[in-house]
Amino acid sequence: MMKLFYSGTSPYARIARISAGVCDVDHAGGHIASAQLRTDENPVLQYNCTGRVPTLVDGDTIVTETRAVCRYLEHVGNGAKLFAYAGEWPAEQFENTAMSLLDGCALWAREYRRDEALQSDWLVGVERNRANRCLDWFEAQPGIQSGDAPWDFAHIVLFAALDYQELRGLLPDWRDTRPNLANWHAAQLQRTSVIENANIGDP
Ligand SMILES: N[C@@H](CCC(=O)N[C@@H](CS)C(=O)NCC(=O)O)C(=O)O
Repeated sequence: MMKLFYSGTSPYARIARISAGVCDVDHAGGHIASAQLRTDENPVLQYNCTGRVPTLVDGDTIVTETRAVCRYLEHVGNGAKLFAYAGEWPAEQFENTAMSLLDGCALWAREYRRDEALQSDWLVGVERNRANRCLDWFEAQPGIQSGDAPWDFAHIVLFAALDYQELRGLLPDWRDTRPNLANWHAAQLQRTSVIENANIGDP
């Protein structure tokens, strides 16, 4: 069976896990401990020199990087479309902005894992400002305002970014000025693909 390598709280891997759920793709044996990720014992290194999750191994096929992993899952899945918006540039912009928000939050959270004396106030400030600007932008997006946005790759990325910043306590008051986004996020928490692919502990 296909192996999807993931750690239990990686937001990138969570996008892939949720996408596998949406596309009804079974996978097994890829859950690894977070602490293993950045060691020589990281099992991902057998397949992917970056060592990052998600990494997907299906027979001889190795797929790395979240977007490509999800394109593969769509390709082998049950017909559910994650990228129906390909070539629609406003929707592509939504996806790219969500991924950039997540990249910033991941860097910010990584900074908080360093020794406190080494942490950069400058870096934290840059990422806090970026995240706030992005959340304001998403708050004003039509599908977020109406609440009827599709559950596709772009929106799964936004969900994972919001949930991750919450998990790490990056913007504790993010809901206060963003009712549309808060409602949209709360609604996504009810989805089966989200519930079945929650943040989890180490195996
Ligand atoms: N650009 C990558 C980012 C994936 C990523 O950074 N994953 C983190 C976990 S959240 C990871 O594997 N970190 C291990 C490391 O940095 O060595 C993607 O889109 O998949």
